[in-house]
Amino acid sequence: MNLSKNLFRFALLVVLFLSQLPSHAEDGYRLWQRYDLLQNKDLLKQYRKSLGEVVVQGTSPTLTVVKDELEMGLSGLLGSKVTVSDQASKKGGLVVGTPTTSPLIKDLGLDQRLKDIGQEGFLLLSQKHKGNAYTVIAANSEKGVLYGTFHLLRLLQTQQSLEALNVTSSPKTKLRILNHWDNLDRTVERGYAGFSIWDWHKLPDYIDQRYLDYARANASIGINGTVLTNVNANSLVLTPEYLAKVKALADAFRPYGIKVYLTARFSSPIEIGKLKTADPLDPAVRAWWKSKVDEIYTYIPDFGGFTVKANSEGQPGPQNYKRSHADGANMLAEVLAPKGGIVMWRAFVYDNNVPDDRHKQAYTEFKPLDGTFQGNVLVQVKNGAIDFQPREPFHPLFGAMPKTPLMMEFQITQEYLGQGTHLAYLAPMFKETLAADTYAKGKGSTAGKIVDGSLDNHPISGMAGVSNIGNDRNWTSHPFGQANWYAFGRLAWDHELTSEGIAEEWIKMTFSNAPSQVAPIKQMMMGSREAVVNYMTPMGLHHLMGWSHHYGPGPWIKDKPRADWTSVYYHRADEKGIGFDRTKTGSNALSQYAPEVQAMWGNPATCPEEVLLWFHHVAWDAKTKSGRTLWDELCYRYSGGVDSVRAMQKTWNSLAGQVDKERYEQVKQYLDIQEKDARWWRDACLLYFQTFSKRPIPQELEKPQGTLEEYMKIEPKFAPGI
Ligand code: GCW
Repeated sequence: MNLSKNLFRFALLVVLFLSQLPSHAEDGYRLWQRYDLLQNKDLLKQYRKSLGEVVVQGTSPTLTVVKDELEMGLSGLLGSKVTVSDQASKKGGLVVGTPTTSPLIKDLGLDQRLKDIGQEGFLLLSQKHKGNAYTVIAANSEKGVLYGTFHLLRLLQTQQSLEALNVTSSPKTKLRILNHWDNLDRTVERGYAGFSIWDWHKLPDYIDQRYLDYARANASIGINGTVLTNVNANSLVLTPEYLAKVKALADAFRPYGIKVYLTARFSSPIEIGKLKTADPLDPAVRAWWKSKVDEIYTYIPDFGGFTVKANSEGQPGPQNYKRSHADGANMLAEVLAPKGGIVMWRAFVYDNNVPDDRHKQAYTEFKPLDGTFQGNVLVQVKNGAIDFQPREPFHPLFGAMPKTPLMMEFQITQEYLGQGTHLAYLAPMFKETLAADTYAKGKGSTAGKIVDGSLDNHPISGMAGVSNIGNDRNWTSHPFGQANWYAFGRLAWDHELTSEGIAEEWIKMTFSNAPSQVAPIKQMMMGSREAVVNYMTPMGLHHLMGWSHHYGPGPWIKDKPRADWTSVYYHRADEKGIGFDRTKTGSNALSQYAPEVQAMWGNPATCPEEVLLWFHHVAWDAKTKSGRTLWDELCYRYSGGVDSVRAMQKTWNSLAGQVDKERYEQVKQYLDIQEKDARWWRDACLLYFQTFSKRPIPQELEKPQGTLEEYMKIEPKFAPGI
């Protein structure tokens, strides 16, 4: 009797213990949406009190998502089953809705405050009503309610107080969009996390749970659009067979406030329309696009529109017919406008036949077109003028086209920053561009204000991020790649958030609130991008990567079909020095910037060393700010990059036993790869540049392990993402 009683007690204890453990391995699938029981007893008490009864009235698809998320999130975080009620609350608690869905919210007298937050904003307030205390998520639209819900969950996950809440939040940028460079065969251009998450073969019939979790994750950071297909586009996606599949995804994403967009291949009228031409001024071509767009909207009534890469890297475009980019963009815009759709026309163009510095070409092409685009066209500009390098000065088009809404295009997938295996937290890089002062309308004319439309009063604005998502179980290959997806969304919502703040949120939600984890992980993240810059392309060097795969070093790359696809074109090392003279004595790309910017960058003495060799050809023996010669300084920076990775390794090792085993091990092994690669970059680049500088690597620094010949022979086979 006693024995069985004890056995029963023991079994109960085991069950209780097991119920506290996550029911699945920490494989990273849950991203930052891990709703595990909070460990802080005092806060738990406060949360239970502030949230009390949870009420969401209404049954629309979006409100159902809100309810489900609250039930899942609160039950997990608070450790006991929370059921959302749809009956008006009379005794206080959490009330969620719009003035239309919730009589209580209508009653709270929030009209003016709601007016100020627009269609996507939300209020999160502690409010008294008829003697009861409420926590209120109020918005004008259900989408706003959704964003407020995720904000509340974030407050719990990051262990913030819920007392005296008074949060007002609305997005600075209107279109917050992921760009998937995903092909219909499920390969992903520059994707390093497996294959495409879109399983076109099984669509439209099979809706993978992953699509819904993708939508949840995106909605939680305010992303409201997704371009499903590669900018190197395939017109097949515009055929009925594929539109049915696109519709299935659009239907799945709609409740999460996410619109679907497609890439439009400019030659589609020929390829799938059987026309002889794709000339944007040809009436038959225009009629074809009109009926194609009409057709798309029969499948997807809220279709977002098109992203277009035209006359760039071999893609067809209006210039094939001697028409301008504006002619092409406007043709599409005209047929999309009545439907509420938009065109995101990329400015990433450079021409084979133009011998000019590639840095200058997008500006040369687009600036004269300012003011000629239809109102529903945004020109999508990469953060820098070349191509997503570890560091680029801001693109000269920012500030140069005040009459055109310019979208920012960032690359979340780390094509040039170690791809799927290097830890590089990109928020500091995104912020660097967003905070850059273009001086377009005097001091304070930051790229962020141009992109959010506030500087030039544009009604539409946007930010696009080239996605790093694939079908890897943890979505992004590197567990820290998730932070870049997260940071992109948060900055698209509000580009004034700080990199530190975003990192802190992400760490707390993804790993732990324990200061013993938050502080060291944050430190690793904050220095990580600069580490990559240093071991790959310090001091303004750029485009030194290996041919085609872009993974390892290739500063020796030359003699390719295009000069501006080689490394020697960009670093211009010779026996005198190194760097690309972009001042008046060189390509004069600097002339594309405002006079204040020109003055600062044009003079090597005032040009920040971070971009020195981007704009100047500098002598090997020139003195740098550290007092060292340029050559020595380069050696120090390359070595410093390797040291930083080693410091990250040390920090991570100190977290053994604190971070769960799966993620700990994966990051540890990836850091080993990163350290090896950092040495590879350092050694290959220094040995190569040494053939010009003819100077020794300073005695006190580590010496290269291999020879230049050995490094030049390395040719990674079947590298992903090509
Ligand atoms: O970064 C480069 C990539 C190409 C890409 C291109 C672009 C989609 O190497 O793979 O093509 O930019 O942005 O269009």
